[in-house]
Amino acid sequence: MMTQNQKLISWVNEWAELCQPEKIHWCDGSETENKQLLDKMTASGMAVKLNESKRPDSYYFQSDPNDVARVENRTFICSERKEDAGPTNNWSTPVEMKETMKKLYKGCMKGRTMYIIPFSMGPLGSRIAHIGIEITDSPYVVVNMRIMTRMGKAVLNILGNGEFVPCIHSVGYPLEPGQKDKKWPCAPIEQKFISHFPETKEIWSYGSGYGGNALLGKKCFALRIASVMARNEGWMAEHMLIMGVTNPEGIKKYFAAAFPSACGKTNLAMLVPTLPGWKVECVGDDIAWMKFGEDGRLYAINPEAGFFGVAPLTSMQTNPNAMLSLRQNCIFTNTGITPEGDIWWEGIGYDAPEGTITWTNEIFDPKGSKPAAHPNARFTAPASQCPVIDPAWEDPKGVPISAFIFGGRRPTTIPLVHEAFDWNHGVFLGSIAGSEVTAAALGLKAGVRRDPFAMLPFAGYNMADYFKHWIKTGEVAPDKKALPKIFYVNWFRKDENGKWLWPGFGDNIRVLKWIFERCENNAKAVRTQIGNLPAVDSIDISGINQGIDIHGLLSVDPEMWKEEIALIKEHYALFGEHLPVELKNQLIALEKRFQ
Ligand code: SAT
Ligand code: MN
Repeated sequence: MMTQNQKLISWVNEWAELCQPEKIHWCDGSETENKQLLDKMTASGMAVKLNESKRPDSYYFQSDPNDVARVENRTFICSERKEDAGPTNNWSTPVEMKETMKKLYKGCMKGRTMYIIPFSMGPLGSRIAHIGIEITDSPYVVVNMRIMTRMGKAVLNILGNGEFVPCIHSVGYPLEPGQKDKKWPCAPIEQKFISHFPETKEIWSYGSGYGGNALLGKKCFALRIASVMARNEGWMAEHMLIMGVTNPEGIKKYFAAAFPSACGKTNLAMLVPTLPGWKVECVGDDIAWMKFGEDGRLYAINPEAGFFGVAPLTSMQTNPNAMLSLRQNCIFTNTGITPEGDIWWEGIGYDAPEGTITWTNEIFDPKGSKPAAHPNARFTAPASQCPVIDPAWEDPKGVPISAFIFGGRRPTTIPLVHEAFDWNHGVFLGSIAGSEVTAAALGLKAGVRRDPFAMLPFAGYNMADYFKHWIKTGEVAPDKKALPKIFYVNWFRKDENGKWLWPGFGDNIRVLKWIFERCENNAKAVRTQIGNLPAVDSIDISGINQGIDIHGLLSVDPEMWKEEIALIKEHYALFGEHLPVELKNQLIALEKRFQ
């Protein structure tokens, strides 16, 4: 045992008694330990070691076909009162959920090793960081947590006798004596539970080995539990990338940005600018924890230490910096694998070598209907391997945020970029963020799927109370003039023929440039009903080799906005009495500006 922390020791003993593992292993986070686990998984057939000359020290996994993504309908916020989970979360009482899950946990680690993973979300010892301990019976989780967090013995040293967030995880597949393990053990869907107890700051996960269901530091802790801690303690836990932007004069600003899934957050975080002299560096691609500093500015850390990114469509064209981060020491899950022992996925930028094997372990047929990679296939990569990782990415102080950027995928209505009039108007913009979905895509109703602050599946308490926390943050800010300015972007606007109006990717630097200059008070804007828009000549479109319909990109159509306002009303109705009056007033004011 590597700790004297009595609370920790008795917590581990308690769970060992319930789960009945064959062995207990305290993870030290060392290279040797990591190698041993990977060797063991390779020997058992759970992992494939990739070709050492192509992808050194990297491993490949295929999950169970029914365990490929987060399971939102099995994810619960278990607060004492239903109201505190709000209208957008699944809810159960803590007592009921614990009773149900304890039955499942009983004996669930038979024949397996129980791993104890001490981890820090955020640089060790940062005043913004927090420590968690994950108990798991999955060696896959251990090796992933080693990339995604600061993990091991050093964390226990810092913890001492202090507090930690207890996280318990089991794949839910006990082994009887002599029973052969599966390549990817997990439980059937109706036994999967991803449960959060915000009042006691606990996470209980059962039945899934995948991503956010199992790597409990990520969405479960760093967003759902942390959002509750942040509300109680006066800080912010957000589903945001953090990027540093430097202009040709060498002045640097940091932005934090929130987008619903499938809007290219990882691409934006590592963007390669097409404007000469501009530089983008990445602090994080998924989560930001923020606190006010002594100077009154908001400082952000990336609580994670790696990228758990969607592999398909990542290529040297779409995101060279992500591709270059993947050259070694990575884990790939549910991609294809080539006969030479390298990975392949749809949109990687070259054809699949003949004999490529799919994520379901079949021979890939490029003309067939089954993809080589699952659409949610993932890479796990150390952030330190990113060629444009920001020099301050591990600074325990964090980086000062100058602007928040919200966005979504909207073919109509929403202009390329607009700036909020003030903080509360910015909170309004965050609260109505969303993407248009087509009926075909997700089996959902076609229309705008609202994803406020990109936090819909990740707020650990009532979403409307979370809006209120944003409003309050603006009120209690030590220096209101030092608050980040708030912007809303839309790279996805189309013309009447369905053609994209904006090239996107590296050209998004042109919008970031306008935002940057607004933060310095030297870019021109015009006040419209919806916010401050760029003056038509203030977006730098020099050197783009396609015609840019800047008027189309920046137009505000009153008829479309009337429809939009009706949709916002529908969205807001969900929150009933909890909706902050400040946001009700924002909506009324918007409607008035169109009269
Ligand atoms: O699986 S994760 O939750 O880590 C990633 C995601 O679904 O956003
Ligand atoms: Mn995310």
